[in-house]
Amino acid sequence: MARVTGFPFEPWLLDRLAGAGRVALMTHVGPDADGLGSQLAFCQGARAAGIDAFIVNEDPLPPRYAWLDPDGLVGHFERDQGRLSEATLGLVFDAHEVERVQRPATWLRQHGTDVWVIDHHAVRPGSDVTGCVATGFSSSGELTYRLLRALGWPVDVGAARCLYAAISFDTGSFRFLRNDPNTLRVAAELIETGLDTNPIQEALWASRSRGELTLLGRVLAKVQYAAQGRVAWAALEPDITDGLDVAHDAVGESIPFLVGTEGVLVAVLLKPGRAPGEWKLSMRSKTAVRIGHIAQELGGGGHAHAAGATLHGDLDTWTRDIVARVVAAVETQSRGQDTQA
Ligand SMILES: [Mn+2]
Repeated sequence: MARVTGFPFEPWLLDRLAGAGRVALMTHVGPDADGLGSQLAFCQGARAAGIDAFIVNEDPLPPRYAWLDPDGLVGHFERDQGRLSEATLGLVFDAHEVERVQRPATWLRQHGTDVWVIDHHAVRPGSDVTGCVATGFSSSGELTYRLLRALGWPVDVGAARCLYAAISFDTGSFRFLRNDPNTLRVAAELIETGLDTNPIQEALWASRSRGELTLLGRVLAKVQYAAQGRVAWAALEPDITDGLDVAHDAVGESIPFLVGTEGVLVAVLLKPGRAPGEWKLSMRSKTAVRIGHIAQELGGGGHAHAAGATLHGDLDTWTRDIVARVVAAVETQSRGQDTQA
């Protein structure tokens, strides 16, 4: 039966985690520093508390995040599927839909093992989700820190490194804080473990490859504007990465530049998915406009000001559709502000 707690955590969640003998930890496909950092810190804390935790994601650890996992804890389905049969509980970090976790979660469910979640993304009403969903948190990393503290499990400097990376990643290096002082309080407590934050900062925010810099130039050359410059958008064909040695998802790194432009309220990026005819929509917005509902209407998800979806079909058709939806959101919500003023 679906059951969800926010924060503070309800006892049934803590009891189940504390009593789990063997826990399989997972995160979403295209793993990022928030999902990986959260599951790695939880894995270390659980092991120190005598619980056999292990990580089996759909995807292998991306090479650019190798520094997050010096002990090689991050496993993946192709290699480590066999470990899943040992699990008495599955725990998904930074996502709550089985489709985003893919085979490890599907496998556990098919074999009768509960799959619970630790997430900060909004869940659609009526969804079959059990675990902790706390949308007030900046990141799964901040939420996982609170969870480890509530469980009484240790957060040593190694786990602190993973959690600090998770929070830094999801807050865009502590820029998107939603005026919540607790995010900085958690970061301060992590630093108090003796953590050196400089290597994390450089690994996350100052390690772009030359190929990625070239790619950024190509993407920026494709940017167009709508709604009198309040919307910046780019629709990218698969050839955008031709001849460049860059990760598949590197295209998305350009979106902060779009939304970081004067006068732009919403940035929209349509980029190639993994399969032909599949497109990934990413949207970011400034405070004045919420775009989360657009992603939800398209079967995607995320947050009010950072959201996305997976689309199938013709890129030009989708681009026209989505730019129109975003322009409408900008005009409706700006108008609402004018009348309030
Ligand atoms: Mn996250």
